[in-house]
Amino acid sequence: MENIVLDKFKAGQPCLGTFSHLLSAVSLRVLGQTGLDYVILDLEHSPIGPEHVTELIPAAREAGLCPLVRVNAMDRGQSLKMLDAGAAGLIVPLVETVEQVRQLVSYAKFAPLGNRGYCPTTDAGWGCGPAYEHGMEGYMSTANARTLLIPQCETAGCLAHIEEIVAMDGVDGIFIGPFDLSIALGIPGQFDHPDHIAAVERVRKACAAAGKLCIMFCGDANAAADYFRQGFPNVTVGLDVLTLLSGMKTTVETAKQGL
Ligand code: 3PY
Ligand code: MG
Repeated sequence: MENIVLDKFKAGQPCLGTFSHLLSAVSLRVLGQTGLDYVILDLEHSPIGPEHVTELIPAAREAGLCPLVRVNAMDRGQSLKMLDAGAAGLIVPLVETVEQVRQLVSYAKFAPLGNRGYCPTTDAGWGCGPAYEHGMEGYMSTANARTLLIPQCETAGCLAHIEEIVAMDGVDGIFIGPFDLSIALGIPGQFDHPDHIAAVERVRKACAAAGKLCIMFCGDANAAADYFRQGFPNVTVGLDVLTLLSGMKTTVETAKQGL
């Protein structure tokens, strides 16, 4: 099961992705030409719904992008559908408690780690793909190892329990949501505030101590470069829709200089 996000993390190589909000297989193919490693199909904050991922996941893979999905519910049904459709990992927003993460592990990981429901699906070629080389149990353990469960740290509750959460079996890493985290800390958008810096550093250290992946989100390329310099193994930069907006704004402004 291909998962460059996992492979790069294990190899100690940096990894870069972005969010997709455009609900468009064409835009994923375009993103595939840019050198990005992965894309996060965002069910939380975009028009993309669970019904669209069946088309968007293969489009991302064909474009050479590892497809992660940010779900919009801590829900067995939705988690299962995303994994069955071939998501390389689930990113789960607004996690607050250790108990919620325990539930998420039960949805996303097969026994003995969790209680993921089984059916041959797109995920592994309906039972005919290479993941079935060692039968059903081989597939289950491969899927557990190579399909990522990544809760977001963006609430005070998650931050308070981050060391325990990231160390849990079945949790593959943490995705830091700086916008909601800064709101939770009472300093909205103040990413240079000492409290925000300390919170982000706490999550990074907890992930490093547990040997788990830490993904940092930021809005622009310079911030992304800074996070790589600080030692984050994985950065998600921006949203495709905002890249389109800023690129076309610059184009229009430049063109209108001739008017
Ligand atoms: C946040 O910053 O809150 C996020 O969830 C990033 O998408
Ligand atoms: Mg958020």
